[in-house]
Amino acid sequence: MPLDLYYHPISPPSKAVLATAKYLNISINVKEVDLFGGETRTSEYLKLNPSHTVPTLVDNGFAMFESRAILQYLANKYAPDNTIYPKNPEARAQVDKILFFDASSYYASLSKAFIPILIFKKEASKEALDELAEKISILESLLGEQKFFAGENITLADISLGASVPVMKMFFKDMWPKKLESWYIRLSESVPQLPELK
Ligand SMILES: N[C@@H](CCC(=O)N[C@@H](CS)C(=O)NCC(=O)O)C(=O)O
Repeated sequence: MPLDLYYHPISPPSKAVLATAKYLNISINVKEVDLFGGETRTSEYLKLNPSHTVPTLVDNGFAMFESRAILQYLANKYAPDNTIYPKNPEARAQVDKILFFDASSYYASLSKAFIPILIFKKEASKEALDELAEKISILESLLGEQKFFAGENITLADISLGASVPVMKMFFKDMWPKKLESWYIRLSESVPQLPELK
């Protein structure tokens, strides 16, 4: 039975889940949610995801939200031997480290900078831009000279970041670090469902 993914095409975390499912050949039934029309606030939706966000995954009655936790669930359940989420504790910790940095630090700062532009048609504040610049330089140093963020193989960390990094390039072109360009090209050759870099 396919899994249901409540999704919106503007949402980077939704794209991360869809790209991971496709990469792992997991059959997904995409249910587009009217994000701006209040569809994530209905009592039915809130039972699945009290945080009223997309994405939400429902696997045979089991509902999950928070995209990075969904990625980990998909890999654990449907691709336990795939190097996308390595089993070795140290290797897995590297992936988790990047996923947590992404969620709590990089993507949080990116949202602070781009949401005022996208939703409120205002400029990003200097404080938000400075914060984002620092997070971008941390990303560059985390990647270092590696092919991917956790080493030689594509992992969930790359796909999660890969879903939002094009937004950063689109809104803040002058902050785009060259180092991420070659990583992104490498990544999207293997994960073609990720957004195009513009
Ligand atoms: N940390 C969450 C963030 C999800 C998120 O913020 N989704 C946005 C769209 S990108 C959303 O649904 N916002 C609607 C709301 O917060 O009510 C995840 O990774 O799943």
